[in-house]
Amino acid sequence: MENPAQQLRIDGTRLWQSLMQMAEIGATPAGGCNRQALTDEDRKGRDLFVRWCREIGCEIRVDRMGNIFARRSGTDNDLPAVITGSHLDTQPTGGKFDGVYGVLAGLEVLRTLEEGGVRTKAPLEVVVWTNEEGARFSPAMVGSGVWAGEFSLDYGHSRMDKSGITIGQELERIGYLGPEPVQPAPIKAAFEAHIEQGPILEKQDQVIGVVTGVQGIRWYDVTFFGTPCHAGPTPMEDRRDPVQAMAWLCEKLYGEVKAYSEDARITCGDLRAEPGSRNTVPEKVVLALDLRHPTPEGLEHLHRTLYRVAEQAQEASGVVIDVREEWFSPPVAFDKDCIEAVDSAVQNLGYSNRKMVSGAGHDSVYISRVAPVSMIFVPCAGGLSHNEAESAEPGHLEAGCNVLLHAMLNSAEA
Ligand code: HGY
Ligand code: MN
Ligand code: MN
Ligand code: MN
Repeated sequence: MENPAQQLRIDGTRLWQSLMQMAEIGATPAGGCNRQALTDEDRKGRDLFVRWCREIGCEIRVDRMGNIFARRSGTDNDLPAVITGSHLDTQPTGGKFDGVYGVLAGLEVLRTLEEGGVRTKAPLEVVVWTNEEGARFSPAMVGSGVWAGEFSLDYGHSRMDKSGITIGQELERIGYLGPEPVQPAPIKAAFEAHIEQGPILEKQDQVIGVVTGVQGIRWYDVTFFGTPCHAGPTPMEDRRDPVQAMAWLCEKLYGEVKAYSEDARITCGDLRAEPGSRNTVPEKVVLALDLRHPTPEGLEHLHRTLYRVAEQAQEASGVVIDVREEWFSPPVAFDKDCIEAVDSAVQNLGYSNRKMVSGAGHDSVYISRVAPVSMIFVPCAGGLSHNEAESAEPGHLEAGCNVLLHAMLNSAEA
């Protein structure tokens, strides 16, 4: 006799409505979301999520990194929990789905079980991780990183934004400096639903991505030290201009990264000149660099290339260049049983699908350090994300959430 829970399906309309209601918090005129970590908008989003979870009887715990755990009890609460979740913080010009989808798909799973009168054996938890994006506070995924033991709590609390405000201060200010220790309880299995944030599923007309791992990421601050001087009287050959050194390095480095492998990625998403006056050659230029590759040796090759090219740029320009590594997240392979739980849910539900590695970092990277985990991807329009035009189809979001429901059920009942 098949388990009646296998007949359950989530309510796609309710999921979509919750996503749109959450998207109103930090909504931007261009149709995106600016709900950066630990801002008032983030607090409002967190409060709304906590209210929704309490409405269906969840117990709420908040730890000292502001990670929120919404727990639905099982019939045997001594069993390790099956968890899901993601993040509510967004990029400054973020969209309505990055991270939020994983949180609200988890909530929709609990709502569906509550409505269907289904109580799983193992307890279930939906988690909101702090500062996944790394846009306001570096590094990314620092809430799950402290929780998994990658960083100390002091390190996590001390991370500053550009105005010198720390994570610890902001957690206190918005009322999410919780009492719980930041450490994992035993976990049976973890799943995270997320938009792909790239073009593969849409291009190949697949509804579900069964995610087998995450590529490696390395962040650097590259500083170019010049001699400030007047933009007018100073002849070009008498200058030590950090912008010229930066241009030389970028030209060379982008060329080498692209020539090395089509899977290699280089991004300079943030750069600043000091003192930042149009008619003064800068004293320094700081480049925030993001390198990625799916394999450890590939990432190591990009790392070494950066240092070699920086040396060459320094010789060519006479400008001193300092490379400081800010963050290193090695490539991760997910757990085969969790991948299998997602895969069998996809087969039973009959959705088109393919296996794939994630190009974006996710909290599941750190969860994988302490628990078995896999991810579920759904397509996003044009593969666009970290962009206010980010969008996804309600039917795809519903499909991914059904896969999440059944992957969690399979794990929680086993
Ligand atoms: O950087 C990333 O891949 C993620 O969005 N934090
Ligand atoms: Mn995300
Ligand atoms: Mn993101
Ligand atoms: Mn991410």
